[in-house]
Amino acid sequence: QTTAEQSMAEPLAEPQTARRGVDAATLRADILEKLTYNVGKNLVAANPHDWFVATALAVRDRILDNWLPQTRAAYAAHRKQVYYLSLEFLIGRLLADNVSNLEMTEAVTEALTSLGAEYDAVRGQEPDAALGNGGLGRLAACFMESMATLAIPAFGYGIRYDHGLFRQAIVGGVQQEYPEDWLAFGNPWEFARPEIAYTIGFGGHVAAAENADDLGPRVWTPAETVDAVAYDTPVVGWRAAQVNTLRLWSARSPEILRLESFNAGDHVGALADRVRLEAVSKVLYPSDETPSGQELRLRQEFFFASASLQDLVKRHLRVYDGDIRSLPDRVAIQLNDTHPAISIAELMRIMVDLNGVPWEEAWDLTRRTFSYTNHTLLPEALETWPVPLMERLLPRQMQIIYMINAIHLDEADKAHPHDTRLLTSISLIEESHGRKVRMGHLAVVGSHHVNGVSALHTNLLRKTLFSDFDMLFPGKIVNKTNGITFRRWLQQCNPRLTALLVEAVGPEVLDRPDVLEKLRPLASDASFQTRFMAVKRANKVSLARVIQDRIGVRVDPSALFDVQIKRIHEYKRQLLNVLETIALYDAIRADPMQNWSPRVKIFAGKAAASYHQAKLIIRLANDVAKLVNNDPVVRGRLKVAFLPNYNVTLAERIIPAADLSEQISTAGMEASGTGNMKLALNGALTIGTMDGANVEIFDRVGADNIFIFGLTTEDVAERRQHGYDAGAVIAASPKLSQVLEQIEGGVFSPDDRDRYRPITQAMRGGDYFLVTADFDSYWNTQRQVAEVWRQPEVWAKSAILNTANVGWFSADRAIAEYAKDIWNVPVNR
Ligand code: B1N
Repeated sequence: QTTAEQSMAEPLAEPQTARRGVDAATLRADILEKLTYNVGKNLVAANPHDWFVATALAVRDRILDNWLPQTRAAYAAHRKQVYYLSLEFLIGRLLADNVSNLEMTEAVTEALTSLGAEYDAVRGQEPDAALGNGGLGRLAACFMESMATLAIPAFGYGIRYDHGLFRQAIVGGVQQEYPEDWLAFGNPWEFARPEIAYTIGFGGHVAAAENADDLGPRVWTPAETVDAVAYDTPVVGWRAAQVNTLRLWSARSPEILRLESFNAGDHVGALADRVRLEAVSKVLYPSDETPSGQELRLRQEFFFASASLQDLVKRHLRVYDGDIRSLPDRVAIQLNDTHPAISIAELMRIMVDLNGVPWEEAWDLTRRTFSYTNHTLLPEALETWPVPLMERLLPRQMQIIYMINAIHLDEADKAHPHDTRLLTSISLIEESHGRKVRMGHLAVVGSHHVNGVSALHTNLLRKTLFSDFDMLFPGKIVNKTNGITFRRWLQQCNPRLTALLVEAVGPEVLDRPDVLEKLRPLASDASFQTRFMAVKRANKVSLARVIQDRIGVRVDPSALFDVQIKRIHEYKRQLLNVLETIALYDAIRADPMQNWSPRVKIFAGKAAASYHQAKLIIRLANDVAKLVNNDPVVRGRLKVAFLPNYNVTLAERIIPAADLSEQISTAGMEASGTGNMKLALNGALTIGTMDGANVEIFDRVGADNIFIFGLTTEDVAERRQHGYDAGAVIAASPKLSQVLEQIEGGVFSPDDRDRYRPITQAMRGGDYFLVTADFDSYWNTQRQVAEVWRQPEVWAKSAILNTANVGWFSADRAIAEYAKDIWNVPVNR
């Protein structure tokens, strides 16, 4: 069997950038060659998708020139490797990303034009790779790009789902889910590596040697196995700084088919086992911060964790002559939330059972290798697995978890005798309602560092969820505020603004986001304001076209574009925005001749298919849109647009065109947010609560350039503690009362008055997310927004100062912090 490393070690490809060339003429010839010999078409027969494939393949050749030698050089130089384990990578399209990072945009444009094709149209043919749900998956994709940019040798490990996040259609205002099929026409970026395959076991039994002690090795005989097969996608850093690998695992049954059954005439039965085993990499769980306590999900987690560990341990043993004891010095494994946390038990198994490492030493090596990022405090999103399920599916890993827990509790008991509350709190096993393994606790005890994703979130982690661990392991919990890659979220999605910025502060801004600060003095410059807002206007004209094309709603590009784009979740409070929209509609109707600032409310986002309340909020937004958009009284003053099928590509259209960024979660509930950073970078002003990274955006842009409202984290805790009385709050707010009564009266659902009962009941009942508590504050702040919008110079100044002051939210900064404080790897920059 050939391994990836062996094939990489063959001196097949030396850096050949010079031979390949990035000039338009060479590229043109290469694209034509790919079209002919790889796609099998000629100029006459080629359709736009053929051009996409031919272009991607030509670009991929240039990537390969760097990829293989750089990967090999990193091993040869014994550089520490970072492994980013994530069940999600929300990649989006790659063509423009790769072309731009290779600095080939002009050459590709010219080459395609000379062939009678158009770069934008060709880009539009690429499917949007949606192997993730939302922020967590997109963060993993941004981090991969930044690690390559900072020349950190890194692998991303995940699952190559056959079907990514569902496609959302809105039919009669209702979300419908359709299967996504990103691989239907092949994937020119990836390399199948059928020879790189690992056996993944499930179930079965565990045997001990005679007179083996508790900590000694065991022999696990799984009941069934499936192979994990590698598919590699190169990840190109900015200016081709380095090319890393995203290695995604696909499940392949070891048995092609049961030939005896097939020959006996049972054609379906002969294939059944194969289908069942291969289901593990079929679909992405569309659960965003909602429970998915399914056996298949646990299988997915172990499948990719085990394959990744087998792969990286094998590589390490080969490069370091079989010395597993040097693992923590040469390898850093980052766990993206608890989804890969079973890795901790699996690495212990690999060391103790398969490599003869004594338990205590194995535990020390393991803890020095792993670190864990927590992305949420929401109790329903904290993974726990029923002990009986774990014992059945992963019997040896469960034994290891018990042993880790016994030693962990023993040590805590010695340090804090007779503290049963403490032991109950820090145990890896939850005993209260059915025994469950707490994956977050496993991740904390098995890691050398745990990080939150914004300053506020990390403080809350230390004070609430992991307070006992913070006491037990002081300094283990650190903050790493999220970041975004400016290549995708500024340079590619907003070329107009990028050109203006380069002209204004110089091309260094493309490499050093702190250079954006040079914009500060220009914020008050009338002519610069005019140019900045002209860019915004042009982007809004483009978006208006998208809105017209997709949903047939005509919007005026001179109106304020008020944008809320993210997964639909009660804690994100799209409902608060919809209620305010209704109140605004009422106010305009009551006094149409007032000097209203024309506004377009833009929503986009998917709800988990089984999340009824979230889907009902989508329906309400669409019902409100229908009424508002067809009412002549508010024409020219208010429009509502719910854009279907939000994904990375649509985000790239909306963000450059946004004036106002809605970041209105219940304080304490949004761990960070990253859309907030993308929108501010593109010159949108934020209206938001003091939640997640909004707090740090506030610190950087200043109180004059952000609209903060609502309860603070402490206020929220206090309200909830003392039993929040929504009824009294509603009664005290005439606007809110009227809005709720209208919904209850069937104003937005004349055919079905009761449609929104679950929503109004939630408001009048406990209102856990405190929508009603923040309503008046939000309304008043929105009126301030309108007031500032009526002063174009004031708005423009604030918009520029947003762009100028958010350079710190670059993913390069975030990754440099991980590298220094957690991974102990050098960065090249
Ligand atoms: O991770 C993002 C943050 O910016 C967001 O604030 C946070 O909500 C998001 C279970 C999650 N936290 N937890 C998840 C996703 C899928 C799943 O199955 C939980 N996503 C976040 C990046 O830090």
